[in-house]
Amino acid sequence: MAGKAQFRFSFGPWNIHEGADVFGPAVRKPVQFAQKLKLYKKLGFDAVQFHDDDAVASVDVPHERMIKEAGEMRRMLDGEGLAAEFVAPRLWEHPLTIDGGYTSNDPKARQYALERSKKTIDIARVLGTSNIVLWPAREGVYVNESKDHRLAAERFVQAVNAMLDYDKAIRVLGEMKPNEPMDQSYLPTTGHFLSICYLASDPARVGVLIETAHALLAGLDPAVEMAFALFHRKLWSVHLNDQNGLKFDEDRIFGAVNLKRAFDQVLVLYDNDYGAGGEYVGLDVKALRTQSDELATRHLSGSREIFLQLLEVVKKIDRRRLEELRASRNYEDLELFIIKSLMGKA
Ligand code: XUL
Ligand code: MN
Repeated sequence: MAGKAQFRFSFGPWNIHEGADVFGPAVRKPVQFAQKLKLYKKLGFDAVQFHDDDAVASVDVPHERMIKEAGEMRRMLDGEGLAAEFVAPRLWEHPLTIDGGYTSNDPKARQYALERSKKTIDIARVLGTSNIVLWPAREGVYVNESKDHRLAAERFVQAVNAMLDYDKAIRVLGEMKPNEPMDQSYLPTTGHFLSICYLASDPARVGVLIETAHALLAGLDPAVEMAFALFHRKLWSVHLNDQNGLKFDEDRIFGAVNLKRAFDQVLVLYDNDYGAGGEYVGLDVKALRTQSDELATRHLSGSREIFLQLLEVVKKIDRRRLEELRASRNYEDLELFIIKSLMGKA
């Protein structure tokens, strides 16, 4: 039966930020990590998503120090009654990975990326999660002839295998995005990463996180993408948000641009029992630069509210009517039925 799961929510600490963008500096005061953690439960969230260096000050320090800091973070989480959902290696800021990590032409960059990914796994172990998320930000090209694309795909599989081999308990989740910061990202869509899953040494431990905005930037429908990954039993996390057209990754409030599109995602997640295996409803939303300090968590609580309110709409949908309209191929009335349901007029 669909919809057995109670949805639980998560987000990453980078979703509470100072509002700097590529054209201007910070406009809000920084919020200390401990302060952010205190906000989670108040805002209705149960789990934290981490980059490696969200969990520890730096990974480029002696190993014992890194593990000790991860232990301190674990105690902070336990103290707040929060779980760690995943840890992601932040491979896009280090000078060595200027032109990518796993697929870089430079063997030193590839080695750094792999070592850092293994440190991420060590941190995840301490935090009590087996989920490692890969957003391969700089794996790709600005100039098409700068890399051997076939070799890049091979190197990607090798990197995933090295992680699976390093710890037999972890799962690797690809979060794919077609561009930004690169012009052309390698493995730009969920479908590309799914093909990597099946080439990996242990396909059962490789899956995906789908972000709404990333699917939209690739010209794809997020609900259809999610359904496809659910069919493969590989949708292990989501980053819900919204996106206005094909531009930079906007990370808007869930449903803010296209409410019907948000409804479709909730429908697919509910109908396919997303969450029954312990998956969280993750958000990746950014406060607008215009927001004051006091209002810079509203995008998080608001996105959660919209999800839960859309869930109510989903539960009330007259399924017999839906099936009749499908069977009679009356898709315009079907569309009107959904729009009216969203307006409370069906
Ligand atoms: C980038 C993005 C990242 C990942 C985590 O577009 O979505 O924040 O979610 O590395
Ligand atoms: Mn994301």
